[in-house]
Amino acid sequence: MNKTELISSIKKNKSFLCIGLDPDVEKIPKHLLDEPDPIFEFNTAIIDATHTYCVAYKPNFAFYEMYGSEGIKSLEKTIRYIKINYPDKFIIADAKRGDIGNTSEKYAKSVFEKLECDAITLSPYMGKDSITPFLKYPEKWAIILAITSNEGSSDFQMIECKNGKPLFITVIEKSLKWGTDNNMMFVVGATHQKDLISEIRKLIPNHFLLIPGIGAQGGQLEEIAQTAISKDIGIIVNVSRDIIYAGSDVNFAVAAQIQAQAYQKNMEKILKDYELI
Ligand code: NUP
Repeated sequence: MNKTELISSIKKNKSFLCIGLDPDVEKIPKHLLDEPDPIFEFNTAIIDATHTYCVAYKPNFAFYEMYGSEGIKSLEKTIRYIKINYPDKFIIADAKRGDIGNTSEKYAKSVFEKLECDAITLSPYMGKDSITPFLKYPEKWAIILAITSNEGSSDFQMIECKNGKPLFITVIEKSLKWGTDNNMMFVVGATHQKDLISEIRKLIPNHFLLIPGIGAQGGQLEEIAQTAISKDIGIIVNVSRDIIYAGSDVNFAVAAQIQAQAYQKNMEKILKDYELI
């Protein structure tokens, strides 16, 4: 999916919501555990209930890989299910890859050719040759970790570089030379101060930001969206636990739907306030 199509999808759905598909058998409703593939059953119920309220789904690979080959099968089936039933949804592989060029090429093949995801999260730590293999695919996206939502984000990302700028700013500036706003986005955690978010927006006015950290991690939608939104909308806001575990009994999908709708309504208001729809 290219940038124009992504923006159109946000306008059509009146939503910049990405729902994180992070299934955990400790948390999914007990009645699903009798099914042959509880994760797939859980995911498809969540997807069917929420698709009208979001533009993207983001499976985090850890939640599948932890179950070995069975989990990988559930992941493949989930992605296929979205592509067949809701082909206009943007699918983000939250896999945080990045390795020497030769190995990154294989990661890119796996996520873009085999799984047919639209985008992948990448750790920039290994530099240019670890990222560029992902930029060779037309209409696919490399989403580079800039400033993450977790506590440990300050350990390295905030370190002052020789140029006097924090590492996450240097990461953004440097990686701007590798790709464009048509094939590259940046992860910016919703848990950071407004000043930091506006500094990033000024530096990259045309890039999309993937913003996790809303809900369970304490980030506030309105505050972050008002600071990060751009003339092209430019934000995809992820919510995982706060939506998918809104309910824990047989009515879990309805609970997720109500929660997703509430997020969508708030996003619609923000888009209208900024005259973007
Ligand atoms: O900086 C990041 N923070 C973050 O939470 C980058 C991420 N990719 N994530 C992921 O987003 C995290 O691993 C999880 O899959 C999702 C947030 O989940 P939740 O806190 O909304 O449940």
